[in-house]
Amino acid sequence: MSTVTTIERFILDQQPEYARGELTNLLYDIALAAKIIAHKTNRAGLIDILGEAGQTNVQGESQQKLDIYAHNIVRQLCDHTGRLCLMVSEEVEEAVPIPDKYSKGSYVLVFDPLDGSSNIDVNVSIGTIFGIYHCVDHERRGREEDALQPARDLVAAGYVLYGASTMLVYSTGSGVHGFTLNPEYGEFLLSHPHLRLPEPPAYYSVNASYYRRWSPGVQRFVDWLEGKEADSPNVSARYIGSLVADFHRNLLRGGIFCYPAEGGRAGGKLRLLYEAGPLAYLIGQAGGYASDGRRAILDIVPTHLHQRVALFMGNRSLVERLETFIRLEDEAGAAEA
Ligand code: AFP
Repeated sequence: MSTVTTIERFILDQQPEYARGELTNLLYDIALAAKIIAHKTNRAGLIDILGEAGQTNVQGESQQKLDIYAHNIVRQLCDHTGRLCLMVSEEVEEAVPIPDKYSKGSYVLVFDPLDGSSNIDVNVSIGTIFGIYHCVDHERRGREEDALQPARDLVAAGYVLYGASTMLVYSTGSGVHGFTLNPEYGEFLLSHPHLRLPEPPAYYSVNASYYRRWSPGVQRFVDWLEGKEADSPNVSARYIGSLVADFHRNLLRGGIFCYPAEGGRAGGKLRLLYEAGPLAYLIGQAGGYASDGRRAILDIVPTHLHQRVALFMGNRSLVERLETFIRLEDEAGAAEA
C-alpha cells in the first residue's frame, strides 16, 4: 500500500527539533481556513439559489461577499491563538491588530483572502495567497512596521487554489510542496513534493490587451515571447486573469507570468506585500526568479501595506531576458532623452 502523507504529518516532519511548534500550528490554522473557504467557494455556483451578496438567501441568512467571508474566516481562526502579533489583509485598509484580550505571538500573517474574486461568477479558479514573517519588535504589540519587510525575510509563504480540486502549496524555505484536498476525508494529502519549475518553459501569461500602455522594453519583450524575433523561445500563451491559477499552471509547466507597470507608473496592479512577495518567495524556492523589471521582488522593502508593483515571475532565463530588454530599451531611452 502506498504511504499517505497528510499535511499535518508533513509539516510536523519538517519542523526543526528546536522549534516550539508555533509556525507548524499556524500553518495548520491556514490549512483549516482553506478547507472552510473551499467548502464555501464550491457552493458559489449555487449562488442563484442561495442568493447573491447583500441579499438574504432561502434559509433567511444574509449573504456576505465571498472575499469578505474568506477574510473573516482567516482572521477568526488566527487572532486568538497567541501565534500572531499582526495581520495584514487585502480586504482591510489598516493592519489588523491582535485584540488586547489575547496574548501576542511572534509571527505576522499577510494575506489576500480570495484573489481573482471577480472570476467567481463565471466559475473560474480563484485562490488565497499568504506570507508569514517574524515580527520585528518582540516587546510591543504588533505595529505596521512589523509587516513592512522584504519578501526575502519571509519565514513561509503559500497559496490555496480553489479549482477543479483544492490545492495548498507552500514553502518554509526547503522547497515547494503541494497538497490536494481529498473531499472524502476532508484532508490535504501530499501530492506534489519538491516542485521545481520545468525546463524548457511552456507558457507565457500576460494580458496583451494592455500592450499600448507598456514601456518599449516590455513591448519588445512580449513581441519576443510572441515569436517575432529570430531567437524567440518556443512558448505558448495562456492567461486566465486569476493570479493563483496562472501561477500554479506556470509552476507545474514552466513559464513566465507578467503584470507590467502601465503608462509610466512605477507599479502595476498587483500588491507587493501579500501577492507578489509570497509568490516571488515560492518561485525562488522552485528554482525560478521574480522581478519588477529592474530588481528582484524579494529585495523590495515595502513602504506601505497596499503598495503595488510590476511583476514578472517564472523561469529565470525568461525573467532575466525581460530585465535585459528593459535595460536596453527603457533605461537607455531615458538616458538619451
Ligand atoms: P480581481 O480580484 O478583480 O478578479 O483581480 C484579479 C487580479 O488581481 C489577479 O488575480 C489577476 O492576475 C489580475 O488581477 C488580472 O488583471 P487583469 O484583468 O487586468 O488582467
